[in-house]
Amino acid sequence: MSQGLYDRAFFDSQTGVGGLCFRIVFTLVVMIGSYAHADTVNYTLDNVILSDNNAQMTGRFSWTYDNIDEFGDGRGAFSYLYIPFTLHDHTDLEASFDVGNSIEITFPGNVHDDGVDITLFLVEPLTPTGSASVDLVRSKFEIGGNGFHDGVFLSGVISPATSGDTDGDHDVDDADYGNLVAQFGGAPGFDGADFNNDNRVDLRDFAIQRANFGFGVTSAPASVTVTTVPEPVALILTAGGLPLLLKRRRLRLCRQ
Ligand SMILES: [Ca+2]
Ligand SMILES: [Ca+2]
Ligand SMILES: [Ca+2]
Repeated sequence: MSQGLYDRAFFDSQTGVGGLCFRIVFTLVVMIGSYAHADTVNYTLDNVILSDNNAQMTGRFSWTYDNIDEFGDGRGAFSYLYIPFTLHDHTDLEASFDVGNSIEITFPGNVHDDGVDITLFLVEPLTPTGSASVDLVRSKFEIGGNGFHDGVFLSGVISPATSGDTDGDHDVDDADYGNLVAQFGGAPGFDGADFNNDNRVDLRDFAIQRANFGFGVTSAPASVTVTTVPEPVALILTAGGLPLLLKRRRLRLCRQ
């Protein structure tokens, strides 16, 4: 599905005056979206394999910084985290980031039977566009109290995420579009589509995915029959924090 078809699939359910209003709001959101959140980079944990049973740890985190000269002084947060051998995830684990050196993930108040203590050292510093390999010598994990599962990592890379990619395979294709539609109007789920890290999947995320649609796709993906596109009113309502200006303009236009 090309970007043009992507737009068309989305717009096809919009007809008449409502459709016109929706298109106007959508276009303005896309324009504003291109200026917003320029100081946040998302990273994914790729191919991070534990020495215990070759289990894989996956995750995605954001790194927000004020200016490029102080990139290392930013703030990080996981938006998704899966760690084998434990039910703890980004909602109750504590992560501390030093993008020049390491990422540490712990369960506050580790007890004998339940704990997480992971340190991923980086071979090279992360940059806004550059990946870092996990240091396989120094990085360690201890999961489940007193290290019922502990060891080293067999592989791992931390890479800047492709905006619009939901499933971590560094492309933006029909599967990613399907994930966004499935989560639209609510909190991000598995294969999260919250690209601007506001804990909600809405038009802003749609605009980000739209801008990157087709990235990394080497062959033409099968076309998708879009049957679950949200209604325009729901879309606009779920845009939630849209600037008041946009709302006023939309209402005025709709009355005409
Ligand atoms: Ca993808
Ligand atoms: Ca894909
Ligand atoms: Ca969002």
